[in-house]
Amino acid sequence: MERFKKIGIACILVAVFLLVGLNMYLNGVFLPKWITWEEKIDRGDFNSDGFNDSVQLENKRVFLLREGAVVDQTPREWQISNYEIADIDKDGQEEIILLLWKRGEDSEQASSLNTLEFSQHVFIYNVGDRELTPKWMSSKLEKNIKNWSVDEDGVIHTVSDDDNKQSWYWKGSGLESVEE
Ligand SMILES: [Ca+2]
Ligand SMILES: [Ca+2]
Repeated sequence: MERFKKIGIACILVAVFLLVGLNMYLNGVFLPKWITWEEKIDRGDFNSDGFNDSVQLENKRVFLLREGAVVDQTPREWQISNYEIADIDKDGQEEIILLLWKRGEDSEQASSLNTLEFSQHVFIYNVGDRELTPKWMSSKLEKNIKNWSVDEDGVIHTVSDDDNKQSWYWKGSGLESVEE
C-alpha cells in the first residue's frame, strides 16, 4: 500500500512538473536568448479624436489606454518583444507596429492550436475609438528581427539575428522589404 502511495505522489509531481514546463514554454520562456523584451509606455492622441491615448508594453503584452483606462489589450498567448508608433502609410494617423512571437506561421491573429512552434511576426494596428483595429499582419518572418527602428518617413529598418539589414516600406496594402 505504501508503495502505491509513493508511486501516486511521484506521478503527481511529474504531472505538476510537466504543467509548469508547458506553461513556461507557452509564456515564451524558452524563446531565443537574444530577444530583448522591452517594457515602455507612450502617450499622445494617436487617433486625433481629442482624447488622450496611451500604449503600454508590459509583461510581453500591449495595452491601449484611453484617458488612463485600459480599453484593449493583445492576447495573452502572444509574446510581444517591442512596438513602435509611426504613420507607416502616411495618411496622417499613427499606427502601432508590433514585433511579436506567436504559435503558428500564418498571419492569423489567433495562435494556432495545431502547433506549439513559435514564429516571429510584424502586426500593424490602427488606434480605434476604444480598440486596436488590425491593419496588416505578416506571416512568419523569413529572417528573425533582432533590432529595429522607424525613421521619420515611416520606413522600418531591421537587423536580423544573422546581421542581415532590411528596409520595410508600406506599398498600398502591406509592408514590403528590401535588403539595405
Ligand atoms: Ca485619442
Ligand atoms: Ca497612418
